[in-house]
Amino acid sequence: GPAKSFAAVDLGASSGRVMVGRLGRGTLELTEAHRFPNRPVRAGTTLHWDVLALYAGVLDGLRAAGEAAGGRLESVGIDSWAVDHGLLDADGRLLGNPVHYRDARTEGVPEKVWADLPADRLYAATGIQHAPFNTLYQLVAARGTAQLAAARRLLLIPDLIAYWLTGEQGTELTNASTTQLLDPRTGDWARPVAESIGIDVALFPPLRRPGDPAGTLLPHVLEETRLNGPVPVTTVASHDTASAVAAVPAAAGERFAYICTGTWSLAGLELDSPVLTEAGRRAAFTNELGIDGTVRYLRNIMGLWLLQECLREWGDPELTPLLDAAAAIPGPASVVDASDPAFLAPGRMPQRIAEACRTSRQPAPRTPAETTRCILDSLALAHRRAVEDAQRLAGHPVDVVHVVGGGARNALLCRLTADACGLPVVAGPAEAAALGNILVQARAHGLIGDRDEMRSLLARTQHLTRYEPSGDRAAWDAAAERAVRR
Ligand code: ADP
Ligand code: LRH
Repeated sequence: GPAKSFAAVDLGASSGRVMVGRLGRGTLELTEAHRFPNRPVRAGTTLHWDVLALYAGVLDGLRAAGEAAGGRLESVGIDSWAVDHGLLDADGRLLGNPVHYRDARTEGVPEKVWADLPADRLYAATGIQHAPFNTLYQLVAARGTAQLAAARRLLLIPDLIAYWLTGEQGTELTNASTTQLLDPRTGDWARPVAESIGIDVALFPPLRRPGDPAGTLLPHVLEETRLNGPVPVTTVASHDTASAVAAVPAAAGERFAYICTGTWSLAGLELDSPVLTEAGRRAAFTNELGIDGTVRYLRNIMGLWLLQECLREWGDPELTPLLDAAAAIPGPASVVDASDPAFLAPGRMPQRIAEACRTSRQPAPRTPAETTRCILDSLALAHRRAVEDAQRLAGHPVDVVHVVGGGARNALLCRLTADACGLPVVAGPAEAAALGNILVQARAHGLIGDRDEMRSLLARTQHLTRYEPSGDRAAWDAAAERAVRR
């Protein structure tokens, strides 16, 4: 039959976008219908997401998507960054703006939680690495607030957007796994964990899985977006990283690692079952859920956030000349630990990077180009360490590294990653999360088969670039020593 159009709403920490995927017989075309900035807002002492601005961007995007698709969308899917959520009162109204995961409200909270529930037991039950922003710690931080007391429902960000679009509530599984309240072995809530710290998992609406129906666009949404109804909303892997991993263009049987590089770098492996070892916990590996019962065994690395924050400080200069200048600098030179949670909070990033270099007795970068080079060398090293550690901890060797997400557009980062890892890098697609979102919808609508088929369609239709490792191994080994936190 004729090509069918699916819309992906993909909300990243740096921008939101609505993408249209047109699937024909063996073809897949992706177009950007609308992109809008995602600008956090500090009000009072709290850092918030501007969720209504994001929702307005979603509506604008769906209208543009409908125009791009000739008024007819087969379905809509929604994914976003993980862990964050909105609280609803008894009338189903949003109680305040969702708090940003970089807000400081969780400072000191994990230590309090571990006093009742030791970190090793928490890991054995949930497989989720320690990060102060995990939903679990956010909820403990909110304990005793009037807002939480009034809350009758908790909706993760993509589920909140889906609720506003359809009037229906659910909790999508892959994103639920990032709350640190889910058992990755059963795919159900880790009830004893939640009970022991006084969190009521009944706040979450029932779980739903990628591919499940999630309602249809409400009449006023159709009117506002000028779409012809009915338009179903399909549950996708609503954690953006889960959607991105679903769109890694690996060949069937290929032994691969992936790095999803955007605001964060998420580097690791796709496994059949969780690895809940103490060694993995100490190495900060997480077991998030993927599509089809897979496990995303990965480490969070600060990612291009380091560069985004520097650019903001420098008054947002153009990226391409800066990357060209950084590429001309010999390296790896000074490096920092790009997985250090010390870089989580916003502000003063060039200074913080310079300070980290001095603390480890390396020359501090002086110019924006030198700082950019330091960041990209440091990210390449953090990628290498995560890829090596994941293989060892999971007993799962790889032959190739797939780099997806916005960072796949950064040729210098991809080349440095190949050199540091000593493995070929296949870069692309840059819009992996949107593509994974679209393909899961297409599959639910019977247009495509299993995961291998999704991936081979991507490998045939998307623009990919291969980087062979080169350069001086000894120089990278020496730099790896300098990047270690002390
Ligand atoms: P998120 O989903 O977390 O908002 P993205 O996957 O959209 O992030 O990636 C955004 C990052 O991609 C930017 O911070 C930038 O560093 C990088 N990027 C985007 N476009 C380009 C480009 N043309 N050249 C180099 N890097 C790019
Ligand atoms: C990337 C991401 C990542 C999470 C972080 C909060 O966008 O979803 O996987 O750890 O945001």
